[in-house]
Amino acid sequence: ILRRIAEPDRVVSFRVCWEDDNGNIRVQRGWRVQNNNAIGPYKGGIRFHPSVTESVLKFLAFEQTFKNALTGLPMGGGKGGSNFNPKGKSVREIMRFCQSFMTELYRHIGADVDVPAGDIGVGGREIGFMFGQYKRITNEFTGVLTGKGLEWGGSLIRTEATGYGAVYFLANMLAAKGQDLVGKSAVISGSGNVATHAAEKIVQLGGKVLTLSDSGGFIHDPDGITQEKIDWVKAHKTHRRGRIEDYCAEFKSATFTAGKTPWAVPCDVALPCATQNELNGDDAKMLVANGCIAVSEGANMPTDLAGVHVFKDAKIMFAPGKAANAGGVAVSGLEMSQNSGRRSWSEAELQQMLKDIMAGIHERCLTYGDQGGGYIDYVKGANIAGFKKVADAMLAFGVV
Ligand code: NDP
Ligand code: 2IT
Repeated sequence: ILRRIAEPDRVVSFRVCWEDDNGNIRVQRGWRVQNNNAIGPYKGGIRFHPSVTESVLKFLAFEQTFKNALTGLPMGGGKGGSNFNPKGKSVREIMRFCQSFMTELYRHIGADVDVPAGDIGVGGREIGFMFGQYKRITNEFTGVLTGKGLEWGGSLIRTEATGYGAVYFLANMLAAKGQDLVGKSAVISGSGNVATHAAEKIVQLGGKVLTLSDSGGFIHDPDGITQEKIDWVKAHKTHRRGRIEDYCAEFKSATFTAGKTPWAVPCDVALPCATQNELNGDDAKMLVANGCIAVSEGANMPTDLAGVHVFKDAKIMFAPGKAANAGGVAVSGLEMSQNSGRRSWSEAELQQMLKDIMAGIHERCLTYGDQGGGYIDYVKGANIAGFKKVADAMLAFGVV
């Protein structure tokens, strides 16, 4: 099973040609890694970033398989993307790229085959362009992508779900120790979909957010990043595609540190929500030394292996991404259910389902991760619980 589970079912690799606004022909590579469909259709995001390679997508698809199993919903694991850099591109260029990408991808996906969604560089706008092209080519209106707009088959709270879910998971870990988020200071990296919604939920639950970041550096606002300030960041980063350093011109209480991650800022809880390997062993030591008691990974594998060992040795609460950020794909699963049933659930129903799913993942981690003496190894718990479900299904199918 280990040898079979480590090998993706298939990796589709293709050329994506598009024309920029100056009439130049541009060529990118696109991929879809269909890792494992033992417990449901392949499911996972699409990433547009210049750092995307087949290797990156293979690790993400592998992680996704166990994350999706942990949600309790019937979804296999996949991941896709391109080395296309959306930064500095016009909306028309992004549209043409998305259409060209889907013109190849459409033959490999389907509502019961493989259901992509967003990830870094892919939000509601890009999903719209890709869904429109899929529908145009196939003449089918199906739930082939998630993260759709509410008018055309999307689900309420899908946009918020990853960040909110990562904070619900954090709250579950704290509750297991008789604590909550009230008055706790939080250091968050990133300023995209996951980071801004994690910040929003921390504020709603009574915590204080001190930092946000992007690839240029981090901002530190000792007065706290309030809902009003989060709304400004969302508009600036998502709609204006701006830089996080501009925050300091808008809110004078903040400072910007170029080229650095925020982990040296003392905090009670930390949420890495930008990208892989953004928190190393030295960063982890700094967090622990400064009194950080819990880490919840909003991003996929943001803590490198040395960092994970530091957190485990210090026995702080550490939630790996496959548990902590599963709220996004979980609500994607709920979007698929709503599409199949041709119906829409209310926001209150979905909020409750998301909370219940995150609590369920926490329970599954406890089953295999409770080490006694008040220490829960969430890495072990999540890995075993996710693996077992997929492995049991593969065993049932025989050697295929
Ligand atoms: P966005 O594109 O909305 O935001 C990404 C953020 O991370 C931006 O602030 C970006 O800065 C920063 N970032 C990206 N790459 C780097 C890098 N190489 N170095 C430093 N900063 C970087 O993406 P999401 O918020 O959707 O995704 C963030 C993380 O969460 C990823 O790991 C993703 O896989 C994971 N995730 C996302 C889910 C979702 O539903 N969207 C679900 C589960 C996990 P800049 O603007 O400068 O590029
Ligand atoms: O990493 C992830 O879980 C995502 N990018 C979301 C995947 C999804 O299918 O919603």
